[in-house]
Parts: sequence; structure tokens; C-alpha cells
Amino acid sequence: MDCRSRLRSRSAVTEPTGRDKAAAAKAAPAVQAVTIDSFIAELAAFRAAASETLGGVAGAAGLEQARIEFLGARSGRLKAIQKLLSGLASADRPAGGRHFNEAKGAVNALFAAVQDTLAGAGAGSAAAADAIDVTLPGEPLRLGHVHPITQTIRRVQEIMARLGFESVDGPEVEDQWHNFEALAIPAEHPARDPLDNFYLAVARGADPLLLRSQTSTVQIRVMENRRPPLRIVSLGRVYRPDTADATHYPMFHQVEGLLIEPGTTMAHLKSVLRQLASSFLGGDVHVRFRPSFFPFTEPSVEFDMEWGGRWIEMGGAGMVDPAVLAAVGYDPEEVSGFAFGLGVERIAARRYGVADIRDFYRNDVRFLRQF
Ligand code: FA5
Repeated sequence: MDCRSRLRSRSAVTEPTGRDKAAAAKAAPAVQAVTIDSFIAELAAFRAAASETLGGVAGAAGLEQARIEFLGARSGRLKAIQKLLSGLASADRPAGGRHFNEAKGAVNALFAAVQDTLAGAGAGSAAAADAIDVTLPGEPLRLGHVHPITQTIRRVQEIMARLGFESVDGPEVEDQWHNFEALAIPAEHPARDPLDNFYLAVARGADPLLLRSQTSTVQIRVMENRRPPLRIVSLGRVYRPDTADATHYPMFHQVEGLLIEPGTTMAHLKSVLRQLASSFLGGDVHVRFRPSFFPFTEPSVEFDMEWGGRWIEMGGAGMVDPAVLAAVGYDPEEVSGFAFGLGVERIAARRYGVADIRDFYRNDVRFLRQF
């Protein structure tokens, strides 16, 4: 017999091992006899102890500890009482079961109530933490404001209104007549070159539309529809394929002024421009005329403004050419008038000390916030 067989044969005849005993106990556990009265007393003691413990619980950790002690599935006190059920006489077991379930339900309900109370207190303190402290200084509201070019436009409109000039608008998409022909700019004129204008790719044959290149178009539209006397000012966008630099932008704004009244002279023109310049820039502003040429004014001038010791070119002006008056049905023998046009970006830059007009359109709020 080898060693292992010997061991096997010896264990077969010896006392049962510890493992054998545990297996035997599992197969047939010893049942402790319990009377119904002592069972009910156990349940009552269980309820009283649970109630006392849960009544003193202060937080989630304490509640969890109490749950394990009383309701724990493995070794809770309720589990121990449940085991006693099988010790009841079979006639008492239904009553014992009822008492057991009742006690279990009562302690579970008590547990849930304490849990709710603690959760409510927690939410309350969280709400308190979130509450607005009305004594703190408020957060400043970020207010937008009007763009400096729009501010300039409104200011010029206001000044011109005081001089009796009514603000009018015209379309930005124009036809050849209003942008050129009525302004005495014939078909062969270099100002009509496609390289100098934004023509629109829409089928209009020999009369293509374009983005207006000057606000002088509005002079024509107003004169076509009204009779003199007239005092109008028009401020709006114009478009030219100019390369952007410190004083040029492909989209910019012009102020167009037109006055048609009997006896109008260049002196009236200069006087209106000086008043506009000194009201807009403030202080003493000088205006000077330099001879120039525009097809729709005769004589024509470029006008400069001197402010703070520097002369700046502001725009073009002149007496409305009789051919233009005739083209809109006015009698040039009866009426005369002046017109002027100046760049809004240039006067805004002058007023606000901006060295580069491109800054107006970079949309950098750090720049725009200054106005
Ligand atoms: C004209 O546009 C004429 N219609 C002005 C006029 C009106 C003359 C009425 C006579 C009677 P000019 O092309 O010079 O003129 O433009 C007028 C002004 O617009 C310029 O002096 C300048 O201040 C501004 N300007 C012209 N091109 C640009 C540009 N690309 N960017 C910004 N400003 C410009």
C-alpha cells in the first residue's frame, strides 16, 4: 500500500473531521424552540432599539451604520429574529410571520423617514450655499454702443438738420443713369471702367447694375422727384475696388449735400462747409477750396479743412452743372445750387485721432470700446 492509499484508508475509519461536522450542521441545522410571546417580545425590543438609534442619527454615515446593524441582510438584528421564526410551533408561525412583517415594515419606514429628513437638510444647506448674497456688488452689465462711423453719421445729420438740410436715402444698387449719365459721366469716361467699379453679374444687357460708387446718385433721385427749393443731405455706403490702406477702404461712407435755391453762390457752399466742420470738429476750423474737376459741378473744387495745425483733404464740391439741372427737368436759367460730397471715415478719423481707417472695420472691441 502506498502512502496515499494508507492515508485514505486511515481517514475512512477515524472520527469525522471539522469539515464533515459543518456539512452535517448545514444539512440539518439545530432549531431552537421559541414561544410566540418571546418572539413578539424580541420584535418589540428590536423596534424600540431601532427607533432610539435612528432618532439619534445625525448624518448619512450614522444612518448607514444603523441600517447595517438593524436591517443588514447578513448579520442585521432583524435577520437574527427572522431565524427564530422556524423555532415557533407550527400553529404559531402564521401569527409570528405577521408580527415579523409588521415590525420589519415599521423599522423600514422609520429608516426612510430619517433618510428623507437628512436629504432635505443637505439640500437646504446646498441651497443656502447657492443663495444670492445681495450685499455683494453686482456684476457690471456689458452694454454695447453705437459704432463710431454710425455716431459720425448721426452727428453730421444733426448738424445739417440745424442748417435746414433734410436727410434722405438712396439705393446702394444703382443703374448707369443715376450713377453716371445723369451726373454727366458719359460712356467713354474712365470713371465707368469695370476695374473702377463693382458691376453686378445680372443680365441687364447694355445697362448693367452696379454698387454705387458715390452718393451723388441721390442728388439725381431727389431732383427727379421734387421741385426746388431743395436742401438735402444723404449719408450712406459706397463701393469702389480700391486697395485698403490707412485712408482707403473698398466700402466706405459719404455725406452728400445738395442745395438748390435761387441766388446760390460758392460763398454759401463755403459757409455751409465751414459750419459743418466747426460744429463737427469743435473749435475754429478753416476751410479752403482748391480748383478741381467733377463732371457734374462747374466750377468744381476739392475742399480741405485745417484743424489743429494740419490741412486735411475732405471731399469734392462745386456748383451743380447746368447740364445736370437740365437732365432732371429743372431750368438752369431759373435755379442754381451747390453740391458737396465728403468721406465719413476720413472725418471720423480726423475727429477721433484715428491714424488708419481700417481700424473702424477690424471689429476689435478693444478699439471700438473707446468711442
Ligand atoms: C466724389 O465721390 C464726388 N461724388 C464728390 C462730389 C459730390 C463732388 C458733389 C462734387 C459734388 P471723390 O471721388 O473725390 O468724390 O470722393 C469724395 C471723398 O470720399 C474723398 O475726398 C474721400 O474723403 C472719400 N473717399 C474716396 N475714396 C475713398 C476710399 N476708398 N475710402 C475711404 N474714403 C474715400
